[in-house]
Amino acid sequence: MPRVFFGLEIPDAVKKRLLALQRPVKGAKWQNCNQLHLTLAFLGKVDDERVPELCQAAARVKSPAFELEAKGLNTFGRAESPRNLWAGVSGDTPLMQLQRRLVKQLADAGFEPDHSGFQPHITLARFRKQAGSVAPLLAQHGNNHFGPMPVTEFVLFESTPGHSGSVYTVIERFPLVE
Ligand code: 2AM
Repeated sequence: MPRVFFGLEIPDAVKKRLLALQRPVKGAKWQNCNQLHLTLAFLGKVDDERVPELCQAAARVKSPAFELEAKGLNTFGRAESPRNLWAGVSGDTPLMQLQRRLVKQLADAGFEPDHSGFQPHITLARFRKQAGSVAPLLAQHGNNHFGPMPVTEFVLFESTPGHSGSVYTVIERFPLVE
């Protein structure tokens, strides 16, 4: 049963700037180049035979292409003991609309994406308990711009466990159309 989610890939130039933020922080598991992405809707485990239905539902989403900018750093949890360090995006009105339309199509097709509020983010590092602080990193780079992200498609990813965290592979791409 694949563990799947919909999301956006990140342009290489943005990845490069995000990866340049990496530094030794106690308890941090930094995401590698292939792990950086922005999640739109997390499904979890889905029966193999339902994946085509999932793709059909996603293909019904009508949304124009748009552009985001990767910008700013934030954490889930306090900066002094974070759970997750992430980069945000600006210009996210069309992204919120795309996410709502996708979730609606998925729900109409009988899928139940994770309902916790949508906070667009690109996870940069995950932290073990009693991790070190990222307050200095936020003070230095918290308002940085990491470059434009043209969004012309979204992607269905499969997540599988790997030696250095999850491995994300593309199952299918969905071009954005009006
Ligand atoms: P995260 O980076 O903040 O952990 C694959 O796990 C992707 O789906 C990650 O980007 C993860 O966000 C996101 N996601 C959203 N809801 C999730 C959930 N309930 N369980 C696991 N991952 C979730």
